[in-house]
Amino acid sequence: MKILHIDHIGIAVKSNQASKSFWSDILGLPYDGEETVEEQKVKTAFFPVDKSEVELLESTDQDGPVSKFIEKRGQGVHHIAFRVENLEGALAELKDKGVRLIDETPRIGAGGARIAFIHPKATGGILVELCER
Ligand code: CMX
Repeated sequence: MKILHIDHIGIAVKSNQASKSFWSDILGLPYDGEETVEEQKVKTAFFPVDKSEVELLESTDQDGPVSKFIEKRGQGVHHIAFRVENLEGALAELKDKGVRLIDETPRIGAGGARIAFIHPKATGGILVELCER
C-alpha cells in the first residue's frame, strides 16, 4: 500500500467549543469549522497543519465510539489517520495479511473522505484510520 502522509490526528474531547481555544487561540492554528458525521455519532472540528489536520471529536450520542472512549480513557488522542493512494487496494492487502479490520469496505467520513478503520487490537493499541480524498 502507499501511505502518502498523516491526514489527521483525531482527538476525543467532551466539547469542541471548550477545547477549541487551545488549538486556535493559543497555538494559532487556523480553524476550518465544524461538521456533524451522523454515521460516526460525532461532531468534528478541524485545524489544518500543513498537509495534515488536528480533528477534535465531540460525541453526539452517549453510545457513540467517542463517548465510550472518553468514559473509559478520558479525553485524548483517539486515532491516527493516514492518507492512502488506493483505499480498496490497501484494505485488500491488509485482509490478505490477516489484519483485523473494523471496516472491510470504505465508509464516508468528515469532508466526504472515504475512510476505513483498523482495529486497535491489530496495531498495538492505536486506532488507525486509512483515508482517501
Ligand atoms: N484507541 C485505542 N484503543 C481503543 C480505542 C481507541 N480509539 N477505542 C477502543 N479501544 C480499545 C478498548 O479500550 C478495548 O481495549 P481492552 O479490551 O484492552 O479494554 C478494545 O479497544 C475494545 O473496545 P470495546 O470497548 O470493547 O469496543 P468498542 O465497542 O468501544 O469498540 C472500536 C472499539 C475501536 C471497535 C470502535 O470504537 C470503533 O469501531 N471505532 C471506529 C469508528 C470510530 O471510532 N469513529 C469515531 C471517529 C470518526 C471520525 O473520525 O470521523
